[in-house]
Amino acid sequence: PVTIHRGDYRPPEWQVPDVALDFALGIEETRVSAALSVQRTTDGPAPLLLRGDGLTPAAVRVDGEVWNDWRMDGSDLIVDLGERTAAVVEIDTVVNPAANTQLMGLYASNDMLCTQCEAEGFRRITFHPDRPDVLSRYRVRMAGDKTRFPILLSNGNCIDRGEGDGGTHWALWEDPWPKPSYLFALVAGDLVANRDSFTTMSGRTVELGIWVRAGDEDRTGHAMQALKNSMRWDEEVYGREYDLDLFNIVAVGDFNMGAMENKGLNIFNTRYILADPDTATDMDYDGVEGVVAHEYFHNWSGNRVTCRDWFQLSLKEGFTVYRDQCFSADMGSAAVKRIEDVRLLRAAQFPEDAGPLAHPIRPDSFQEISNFYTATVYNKGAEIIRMMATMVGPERFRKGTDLYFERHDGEAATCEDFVRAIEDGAGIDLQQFRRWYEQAGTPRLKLSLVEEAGQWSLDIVQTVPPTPGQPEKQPMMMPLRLAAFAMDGSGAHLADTLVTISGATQRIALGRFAVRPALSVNRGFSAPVIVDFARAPGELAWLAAHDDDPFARYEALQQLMLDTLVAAVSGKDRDPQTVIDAVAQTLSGRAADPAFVAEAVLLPSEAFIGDQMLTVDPDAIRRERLALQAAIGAALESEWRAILDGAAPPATDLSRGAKGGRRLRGVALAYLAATGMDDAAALAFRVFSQADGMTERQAALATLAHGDSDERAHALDIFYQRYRDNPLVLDKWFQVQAWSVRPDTVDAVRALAQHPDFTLTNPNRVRALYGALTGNQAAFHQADGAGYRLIADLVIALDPKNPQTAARMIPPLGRWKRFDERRQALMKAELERILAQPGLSRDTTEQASKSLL
Ligand code: HT7
Ligand code: ZN
Repeated sequence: PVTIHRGDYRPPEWQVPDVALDFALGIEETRVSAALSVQRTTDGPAPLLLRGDGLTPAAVRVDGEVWNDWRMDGSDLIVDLGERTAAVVEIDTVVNPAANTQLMGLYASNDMLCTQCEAEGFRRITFHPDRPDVLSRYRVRMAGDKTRFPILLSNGNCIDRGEGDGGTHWALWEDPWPKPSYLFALVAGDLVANRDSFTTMSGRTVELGIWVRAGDEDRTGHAMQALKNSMRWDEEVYGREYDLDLFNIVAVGDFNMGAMENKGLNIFNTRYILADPDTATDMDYDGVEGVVAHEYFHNWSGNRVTCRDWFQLSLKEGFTVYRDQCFSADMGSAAVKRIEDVRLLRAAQFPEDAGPLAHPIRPDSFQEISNFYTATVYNKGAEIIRMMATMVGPERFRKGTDLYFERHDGEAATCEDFVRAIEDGAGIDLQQFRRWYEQAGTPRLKLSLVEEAGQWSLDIVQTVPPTPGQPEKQPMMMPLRLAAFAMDGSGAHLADTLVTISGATQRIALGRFAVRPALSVNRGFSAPVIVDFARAPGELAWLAAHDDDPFARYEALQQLMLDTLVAAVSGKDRDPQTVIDAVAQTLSGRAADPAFVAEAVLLPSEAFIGDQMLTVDPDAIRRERLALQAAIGAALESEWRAILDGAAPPATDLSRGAKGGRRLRGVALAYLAATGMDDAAALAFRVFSQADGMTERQAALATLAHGDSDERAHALDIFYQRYRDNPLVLDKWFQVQAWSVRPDTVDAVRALAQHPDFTLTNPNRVRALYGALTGNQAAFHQADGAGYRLIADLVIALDPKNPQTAARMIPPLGRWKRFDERRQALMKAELERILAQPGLSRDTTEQASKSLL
């Protein structure tokens, strides 16, 4: 496989100011005629390199004449244009959307045609430079059968439409904004719209449409509201106005990722559009809001200012994730949103940063760019933007982003351009901070408190671990928010303070305290680091109860739980009473903020407990976590029952309080069920049966799925019969079974893969079943290696159909170094078995081979 290096970037030798596309649409055969107006940017006679993937040129014309001066270079087309400095190159191609199981390029999903071009899918439709620094104005004509494709959509505005021969019709779309090919989109199908409009800050009316299959339109209200809220928020917070008269979203059932920000025509996984109380959980609702916002925000951070090359992916993704995080925080509870974001970072990005696939947010090389749509590029990328915002404060950060948009509007920019705009606009020196773009690995801060004559200080030692290809690291610059409190009731404290860390060692004065103060550190998770700081259980419990920063209260309780669990797993006796008391204390504040309390009292995940250990022992972790859950469940039984005895908020009430109340009820049910009490299954079944919406129903079903009661089988059957025709809800049915703590879960997953409703052709279904299994630590790491085998079998079966989705299943197998020797051998054997398959895709080859290093 060829490795592409960031340092090898060269500007394009040909620009393509205009692209005209003509589609004769058919599910099994679509004919594409492309006319590229090309202009040479260099002096030398460079031939025109047009990328292709699986295409054969049916005809090539230059300035209207048949042209024979072309050749294929692998799957690419090289056209020799001699001395010409400009030309119109026309190429005809034919594609088969029905056979496109990769879901990249033009493909069929449920009888409709749609496209996915990021990152390199456009070259599967027609020959083109297909690189993000080649920006063109697009004019798209499409024609097709009127009954099969009554709706014809593309980017920009529809400027003409008409009837054709033999029951066909056509539409002509024009997008006035130059864009890279990865933002091209086309949709044709039998769709209905939820229509609305939005008046922009300058008074323009924008027509909005969310297009779905007939019958689904009643489930698009939340997405529409999220879209309008996003449009207003981007005006108010970033001064960014929408720039077309039309904004369309289409929902498709088969989609490799969450959604795609094509200019004026976003295409979404149905999962992030469709929601009603009967079929979607509160978490699903939040997912819809966040993803709608994310794609909308890309209109500026990604589309108006795009990326020069794919190494700069975090320029648009990190910044846009940061923007959608802030939006969701403003729409709901900022504290809870921060907790969720940090939990995701620790669950998905920290392990990536600690494993064989670690890479900086701006990678130095890749074989297949699809493998770099990672938690590092997205979520660590967002943390790095957040740190800049924290260091300069909101007003100066806005000056920086204003300057960035002003300087680079209409351009393909780099991460360096962004950092320079923040430096110049906000007035800060980010020279050392740039290391975050270069160095992989999660920094560790080792903290100790020192005292001299009643004056207390904090000593910090920073290390950044070695990662593949980066044995030596330099210290990073980061903002650290901290506070300190006297626990003796004297009231002495150091109020919230922001310090900038930059050295390998640093001392920070905390002030005068009579006794050792309780330190609240990395408040709000101001820096994406691991903090090593030994603290007594009593100190953590005090902070969990008294810290004035909600995130820090959450962290203190989590740390207390984590310390207790790690001690137990390591065979050390640790009385759970401090944890039980701290949970009880936190629960007492539930009336004021049930959502926060529900998050705070959740035990750390099995995977996160494993991340604290030298060698992960999945079975001991499962055992001790269940034991602590049962102990807390039993000790606070009356509290949990009181929560469940209260009336459930109506499922149609999506207020913060109602969502928090439902979340807490789900947590209470899980704690009670963990005790194994006689009536646990009956109680969960009652909640399941009486639930008036999916949040309670799914929580109760997931709780039942952990056990082996008759109620479990009964509830699963009721759920299946009720929702068998709703793919998104059926995903949940597969998922809760793969999440189960039952000892036979791997066997159950193997059996479910043979279920008539399981299919490898739908990425949501694959993720629901197998993705849930890899997230179920004790099951995936079952000692006999059956979990590893099942995932490797999946990768081998899926790779020929959908290499992107197959490759995404590999990283859990790559974490072998964290496990005992026997498991290591089993995991490596499966990676080797995958690699031995003939004809393996570039995606899977890169992930599997790097995972073995
Ligand atoms: N920018 C979008 C990326 C994306 C994608 C990438 C590879 C393959 C399929 C894909 N679908 C969407 C999504 C986003 O971050 O907004
Ligand atoms: Zn994005």
